[in-house]
Amino acid sequence: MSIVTKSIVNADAEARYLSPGELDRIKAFVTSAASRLRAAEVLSGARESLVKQAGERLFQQRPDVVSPGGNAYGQEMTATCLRDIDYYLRLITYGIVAGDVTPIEEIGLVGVREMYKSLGTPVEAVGQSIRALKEVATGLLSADDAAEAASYFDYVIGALQ
Ligand SMILES: CCC1=C(C)/C(=C/C2=NC(=C\c3[nH]c(/C=C4\NC(=O)[C@H](C)[C@H]4CC)c(C)c3CCC(=O)O)/C(CCC(=O)O)=C2C)NC1=O
Repeated sequence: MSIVTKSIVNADAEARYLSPGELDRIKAFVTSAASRLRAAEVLSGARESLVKQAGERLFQQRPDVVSPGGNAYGQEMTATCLRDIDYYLRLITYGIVAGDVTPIEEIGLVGVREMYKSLGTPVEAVGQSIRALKEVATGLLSADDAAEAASYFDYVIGALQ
């Protein structure tokens, strides 16, 4: 739910007008909209190359994950790993557009640590891949747009420590 819908639902539940605080948050959402939409557009368009570069950086930093015995070892597992990076980039673009981390949380982070644990996937290495993704992704954006986008990457990185 966007901040606009959420504020209206909350205010109407109490049959009141939107509060100054709610209007301020909606104003911030509207003010940052052009920047967020530009960022989402650029990142969506560059997704293939961004995922590939983030994967290359991760495998350089963590050669163990693609070595025999590593969780992403072998063509199929490496492809699954890159797919996960692509999933997170997609969810991050949802968050950027919504101006809200809730879609990222609900679709991609609830229960994810336990899931990776049961798969034997090193969760901190997944976090590291999103850190690499943030570096390559923000490099494509203007400083202002990168600043808007950064917190959505940071949210995912924080959850995958
Ligand atoms: C959109 C929300 C969403 C997410 C986030 C998601 C993640 C996800 N990653 C999985 C597997 C996996 N994830 C990885 C990823 C990695 N291994 C590493 O060593 C690297 C650190 C890392 C890449 C950065 C690998 C290798 C598997 C397969 C593990 C296995 O089958 O043993 C699986 C198990 C089922 C499958 O193989 O598809 C899920 C559900 N699925 C979803 O629907």
